[in-house]
Amino acid sequence: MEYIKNRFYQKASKCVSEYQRIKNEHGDKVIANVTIGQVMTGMKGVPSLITDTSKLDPTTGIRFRGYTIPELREKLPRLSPDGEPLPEGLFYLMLIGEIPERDDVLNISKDLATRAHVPQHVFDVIDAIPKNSRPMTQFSAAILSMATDSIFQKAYRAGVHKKYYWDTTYEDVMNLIARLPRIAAYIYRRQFFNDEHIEPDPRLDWAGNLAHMMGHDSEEVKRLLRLYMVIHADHEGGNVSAHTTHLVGSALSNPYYAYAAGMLGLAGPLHGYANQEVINWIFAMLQELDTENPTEEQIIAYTKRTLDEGRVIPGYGHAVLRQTDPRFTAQQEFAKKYVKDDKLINIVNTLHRVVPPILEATGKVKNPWPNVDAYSGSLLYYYGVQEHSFYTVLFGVSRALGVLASLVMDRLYGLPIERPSSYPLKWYHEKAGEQGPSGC
Ligand code: NMX
Ligand code: MLT
Repeated sequence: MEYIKNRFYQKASKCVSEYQRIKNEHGDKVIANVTIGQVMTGMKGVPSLITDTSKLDPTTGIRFRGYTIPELREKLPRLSPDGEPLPEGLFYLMLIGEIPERDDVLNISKDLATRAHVPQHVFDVIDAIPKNSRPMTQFSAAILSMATDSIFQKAYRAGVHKKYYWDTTYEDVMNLIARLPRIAAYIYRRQFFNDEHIEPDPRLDWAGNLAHMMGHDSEEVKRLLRLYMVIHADHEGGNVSAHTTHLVGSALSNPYYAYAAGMLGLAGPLHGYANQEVINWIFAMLQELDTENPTEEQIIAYTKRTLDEGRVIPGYGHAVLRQTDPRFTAQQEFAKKYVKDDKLINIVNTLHRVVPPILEATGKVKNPWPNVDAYSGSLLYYYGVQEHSFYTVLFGVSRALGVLASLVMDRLYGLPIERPSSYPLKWYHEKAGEQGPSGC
């Protein structure tokens, strides 16, 4: 779909001139002071990245190019009036900065369908990995193995001028996004359905096709996955998966390498793996209590015990948010509308009532409220996607939309290699006006 690429270029080129102008005219303006506390708590709140696709507000949550999740659910094109927006539309919005027309979105769906062929060697790589390996291991290895197809890398080696890097990056990004549903579904069917694979249906939309290839062909699952793919797509630039993709991409590594690196960050339990941990933790609780219907008192006691054991309560807390995550709320509303009564979802709702005051009482957790991962697993489980060790892969497929749209922007801006400074602990002692103990 050449016109979408052209539209992106027309729109984004203006921002490139702005980037150059601000860099040249205001490069020496001070925008923040950095405290030792910020350095020692993961650089929270230090402005250091340029990301246009979305911005996170601590209290109101994520906005994609200015639009909240409820606004996206209202404004982005969908297939049927009572359906959820198509993630292809969100990709357009993140890339171009405007709400697309329905035809634009359908054209992206078609474009992705024509790019969706996965080379045989990628399946061979997946098949060579032991079946009991984590799905995220298989997913990231598959992505890496596709780097053989990187158009960016070929162009770079052929000596293309740097002002055209964005063009081949765009092509890699579109090919990569197009292929992810097939790869994810292949891993799913390999691991849990005895290698009985399902061919893609090019008439389907991107998320609908993913549900189809996973073997969950109902309209309900397709609707859920469309919502899922929209709400997980981006969370500004500083989260681990987005930042890693940007950082690795800043070395001009090809988009396959950059995104695979981001996925390895997403696989960590404090980030995207938390969606599995939530379900693991609830099931461990049910097993220990030997019940499917724990009382509120039992849940409170189990939560406190987890904290006493020096573990985190998965699905709660956030590095930036200081309120209930609107992605949690969107899923809760979805469940209210479509799910009548479900034991697991009831437990998740009870947790929402009882966990925040317990975390608050610790006096150290900055955000006691639930994040996106507190709800996502229970909904998937309700709709029959019960293989929870796979859930982070779904998060990863969605996250491609945001981090890869940003990578195209990075290359169009011509952002330089990222290289912050590090200092030994002794230097911080000195900055604090202290003499550190010898050896530190
Ligand atoms: N349960 C128990 N302790 C927690 C929790 C929690 N859910 N959240 C924060 N804390 C602790 C944290 O471990 C730290 O303890 P210590 O001082 O002993 O090291 C203290 O509270 C202060 O941490 P914060 O500044 O509130 O949180 P931070 O920004 O460091 O971490 C998370 C943010 C999201 C990593 C943290 O809240 C967490 O571990 N949550 C559980 C895992 C989770 O749900 N991750 C998913 C995040 C969303 N995503 O999809 O990526
Ligand atoms: C995310 O979606 O990336 C997570 O909420 C983590 C974050 O924003 O730091």
